Amino acid sequence: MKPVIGISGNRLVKGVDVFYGHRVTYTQQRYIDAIQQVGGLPLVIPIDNPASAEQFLSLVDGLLLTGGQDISPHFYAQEPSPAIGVYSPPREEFEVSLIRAAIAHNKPIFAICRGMQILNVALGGTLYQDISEVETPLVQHLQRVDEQLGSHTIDIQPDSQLATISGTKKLVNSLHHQFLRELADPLQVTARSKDGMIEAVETPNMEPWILGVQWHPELMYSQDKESEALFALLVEEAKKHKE
Ligand SMILES: [Mn+2]
Repeated sequence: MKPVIGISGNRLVKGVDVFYGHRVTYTQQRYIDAIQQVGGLPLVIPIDNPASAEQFLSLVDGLLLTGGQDISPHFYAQEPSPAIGVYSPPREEFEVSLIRAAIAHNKPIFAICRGMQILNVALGGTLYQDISEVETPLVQHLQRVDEQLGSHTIDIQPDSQLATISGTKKLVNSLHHQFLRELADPLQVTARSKDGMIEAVETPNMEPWILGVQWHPELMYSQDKESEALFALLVEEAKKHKE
């Protein structure tokens, strides 16, 4: 039996022509492909009442938190800045419950981009709502080059799990305008961009197993073995949990 990886789904709030005007639950195909590629069984979890999070977690061996919207600033006691984009309180409230349930049951979490941001906020951290709040000098984090290609460098902590895959430097893609600000207690920073922004987090000793990255390995993995290896790590951890 393959380990089941729950993938946090998203919802189109307006009907669009391509779905005949219906609203849909969805995730990007690349998350599915990446999990299948490394031997996991992907299961897309729709946004639901937070009370359902426990039961969803009982169905999976690991959790993949996907990218998407911004995060409500109300989670960390701020008002929305004029520069904040679309956010989705129902998705946030549900994902916070998923994260709590995963940690309570010691199931591994791999968090990508927005996923890492909601993870930090769920555990008590804060965000920069927009890059304009970050002091200069800045690196471009909303890249215009092909999203499958890395655009900025990150420096990786030598003793981290990430370093076992990528060493101490990596060129990563960058498709975000929000950033981690104050780090939640259970997390430690394991990579930063050259302007000092947080690009990856882990838990000390990986207990519980949490890996968060600010870039999008699902867009890079087909041409980048290191990106594929991150998904493989999640599936390996999920397998351990299953045993
Ligand atoms: Mn970046």
